[in-house]
This record gives sequence, structure tokens and C-alpha cells, in this order.
Amino acid sequence: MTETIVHGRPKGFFATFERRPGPIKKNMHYCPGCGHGILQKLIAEAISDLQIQDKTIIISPVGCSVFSYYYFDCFGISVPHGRAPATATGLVRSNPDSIVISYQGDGDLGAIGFNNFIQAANRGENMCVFFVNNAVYGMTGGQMAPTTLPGQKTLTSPYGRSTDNEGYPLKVSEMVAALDSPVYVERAALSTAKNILAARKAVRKALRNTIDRKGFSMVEFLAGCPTNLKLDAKAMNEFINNRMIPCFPLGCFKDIADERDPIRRPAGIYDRKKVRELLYPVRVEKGVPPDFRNNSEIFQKTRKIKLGGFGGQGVLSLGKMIATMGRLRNFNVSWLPSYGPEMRGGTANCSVIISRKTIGSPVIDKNCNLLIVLNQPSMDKFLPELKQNGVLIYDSTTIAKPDCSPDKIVYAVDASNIAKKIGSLMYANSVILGALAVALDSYFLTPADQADFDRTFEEAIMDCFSNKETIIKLNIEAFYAGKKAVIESRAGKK
Ligand SMILES: Cc1ncc(C[n+]2csc(CCOP(=O)(O)OP(=O)(O)O)c2C)c(N)n1
Ligand code: SF4
Repeated sequence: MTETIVHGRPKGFFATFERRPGPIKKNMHYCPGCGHGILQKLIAEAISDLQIQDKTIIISPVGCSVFSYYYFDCFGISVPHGRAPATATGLVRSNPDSIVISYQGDGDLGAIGFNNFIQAANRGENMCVFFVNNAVYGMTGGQMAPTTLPGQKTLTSPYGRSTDNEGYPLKVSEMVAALDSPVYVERAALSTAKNILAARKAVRKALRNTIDRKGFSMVEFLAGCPTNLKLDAKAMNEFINNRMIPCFPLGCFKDIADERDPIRRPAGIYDRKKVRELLYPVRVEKGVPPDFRNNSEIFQKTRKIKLGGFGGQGVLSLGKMIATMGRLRNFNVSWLPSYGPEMRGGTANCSVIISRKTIGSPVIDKNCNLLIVLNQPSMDKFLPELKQNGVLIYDSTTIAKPDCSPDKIVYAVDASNIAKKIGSLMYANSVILGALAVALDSYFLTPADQADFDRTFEEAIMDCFSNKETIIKLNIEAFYAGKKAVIESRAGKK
């Protein structure tokens, strides 16, 4: 007698599951009767029938399906809980030819990852989401999910889900269909043969939309988790048919793919030179060659700079200018602003680190080498963080002379008054940078690096304020006024 195999293993699966650890290489790890096994077979069949194996990427976040890549003979990624739509977005935006499937459970999609999911749907990303609604958290042992039915007992709702306490189940398909961007939303069930055939059709339709770049498609599958619901296969199907379907009606909620043109989004740019040109146009025009090095000893070590003042005084842009100066001279730099209520009149501060080495953390909480302060509260707060032999530069128009230990190098600059004469208080930050240039000149820089400092400052100003010619001009004026004032006051003292 010869046997005819009518429904064999789909070609979209590996012949043996070599990626699966342990001795079992032929069977899936899903429990008998689990909806994941049924759905993955439908997806594998569709991938091979549509001949998209070489460009399909299945993303499985956390949940029972996290090991999907054991089975599918295509690309696969496992990602953190709830993050598949974000990863899918990156994949499809960087390679619009890829067919990206975000395969998610109800805990993953409806709870921890809901915002990720709904934003991707609303952006109309060209991807398909296969959403497995089994009404519980399967992997972790059957806790209540956003889709758990009213009255359904789970590990964390032992008396049944109370709608008074936990609200009603989340109707994801209905919600997504209400958005304008998604093109196709259907709910199917993995219970009877008829339902499974409808599910099979829906899988193919969603994939076809993705191949045709029609945008966001989602199919929700009502699925069984017999293990956690403690039901045998027959009772599991009855639960889906008699309990789940009345709560989550089957059918197509939206199908407008035919009305939509294929999505065309800007292609990604990967050429390093082009990326650099786009990000840093000034650098390309004016920057030094990539092997340029400042030779002064001060640059051999990582330098930590803290800047504080009132919100609106230009403290953050002063930090940015210094960071830009470093970047334009091939240093690694970080700029970490501190926002918050400070932006509305309180103190604002930022941390800048300049280093030849990789910068591990942009945070400076003690031991800064240079402290620049433009208001009294920042002086009071940050002076204790200044390292021994550190440099302090402050606006003496507004801040009282600090009580510093003698090892510190202190520059008092009448910055606000000088800036006012130039036209606005907002130039006080560039005045301060002028003072910094003098401090560095006097103590730390070689003549070649001194000459380079002014040039770098001008380049940084142009980089930070591109296209604002008057602002560039007045900031440069403020910088030189700051330098002059410090040099004159020191000459006066002599
Ligand atoms: C950040 C994070 N939080 C929580 C967990 C624990 N966890 C693992 S799977 C899971 C829920 C899975 O349920 P579902 O998404 O419905 O998938 P199923 O297992 O039912 O297929 C949770 C909460 C985790 N792994 N990571
Ligand atoms: S625990 Fe539930 S969801 Fe997970 S494999 Fe078993 S039946 Fe499937």
C-alpha cells in the first residue's frame, strides 16, 4: 500500500529544526492544540507559495512564539517584549523590499507593546501584524491578558475577570480599523476547519498587501491555549467558538488596499560619506582632515565641562558650541542637557564631555574640569563639583565672587554687561567663550592650538546657527569682546 501525503510540512519551514536546542529536531515546542502551531503552518505555506522566503523577516517578541525562528526557513529576529512593531519599522524603512511580519501575542501587543503597535499602525508602516489572541499570557503560566473574557478565570483573576474592576476585553481589530492608515484588518479564528481556511486566506491577503507595499495590514487570530485554560482539544475549540467569538466577532473590519497606491518613502542612506555630508555640512566644507590632532597636553585626557545658568540664558547652546568645537576637531563629544521645570525660568544646565576615547556615559555628577556658570544658584550648586586645579568662569555681572580654594583658576567676566552693549543678553554665552579662549591660551594651549581655537569657534558658531547671518556675526563679535575684556582686566591688574 502506498501513502499519499495531502498536507505535508510546508516548504516555508525547515525540513528539520536544527536551530532548536536539544535532541528534538522534528517537532515544534508548542503544546498540542496550541493556536501558534496552526497559524505558523499557515504562514509557512503562504511564504513558500508566494515565493517570498528570501525577503521575509519574521519578528517574534517575547511570548510562547519567541522561538519562531527555529522553524521558519526565512529571516527571523527575536526582540524584547512588545517591541516588534518598532523593529519592523526600522527594517522596512531601511529595506523597503523586505516583507516584514510582526508576530505578536495579546499580552505583547495589547499590554506592554500597545503604544508601539498602535503608532506603527497609525503611521501606516508597510508590514503585516499577525496577532495571536489566546485570551491569556501563555508563556508565563496563564495570567490575565487585556483580551481575557469577562468572567474568565486566570491565574491572576481566580474569581473570573470582573468588568467592574478590570474593564472589558480590548477589541484590537475594531480599534485599528478605526484608524485611517491601516489598509486591511480582519479577525479570524483557529478553531473549526472552516475558520482555519478563512484564516489561511487572511494570512495570504495580508502578505499580498505587504508585497504590494500597500501599508499596514493586521489579522487577529482567536487561538487556543489549552495548557493554561486546562482544556482538551475539543473543549478548547468549543471555548473559541462559544465564548471567544461572541465577544470578538469574526470578519473583515477594513479592506481598502485596492484604493491605496503603493507606499513610497524616502530611501535610506547608508554611504558613510553621504551621511556625514547630510549631518554635518559645515564640517565637510570647513572641517580639518580626519587625521587632524590638537597637540596640547590638555587634550590627552578626557575633559568634563559643566555649564549652568537660568533657562533662556543660552547655557544649553553654549554647551552645544563647545561640543561642536570638539567634534569639528575630531574629538568624541557628548552633550547632555538637563531639561524640566528649569526651562521655565529656573536653572538649566548641561554637561559636555570631550575625549579622544569612547565616552562611556555623558553624565557628569562630580569632578568636572571646567565649570561655567551664569547665575548664582548654579554657582552654589555646581562649585563643589569642580575638580582640584579646575577652571571656573562666571558672569560677574550677576554673580557674587565665590569663595574658592586657591588651587582653582578663576575667571570673572562681566559677561551680561558686555553682551548688553552688543545688543542683547543672549550673547553673554559667546562672551564667556571668549574668556575660555583666554584661559586656555594662558595656561594650557600650544601656540598652534591657540591659533586654531578662534577658527574652531567661528566654525562652530556657523555650524550651530547655520543660515542666521546676523546671529553668527554678533556672536563672533561677542566672543572677541569677551577675549578683549579678560585680557584688558588682567593687564589692568598688573
Ligand atoms: C519586559 C518584560 N516584561 C515581562 C516579561 C514576562 N513575560 C514573558 S511572556 C509574557 C506574556 C506573554 O503573553 P502573550 O503576549 O499573550 O503571548 P503568549 O505566550 O500567550 O503567546 C510576559 C508578561 C518579559 N519577558 N519581559
Ligand atoms: S502555553 Fe499556551 S500559548 Fe504557550 S505553547 Fe502552550 S498552549 Fe501554546
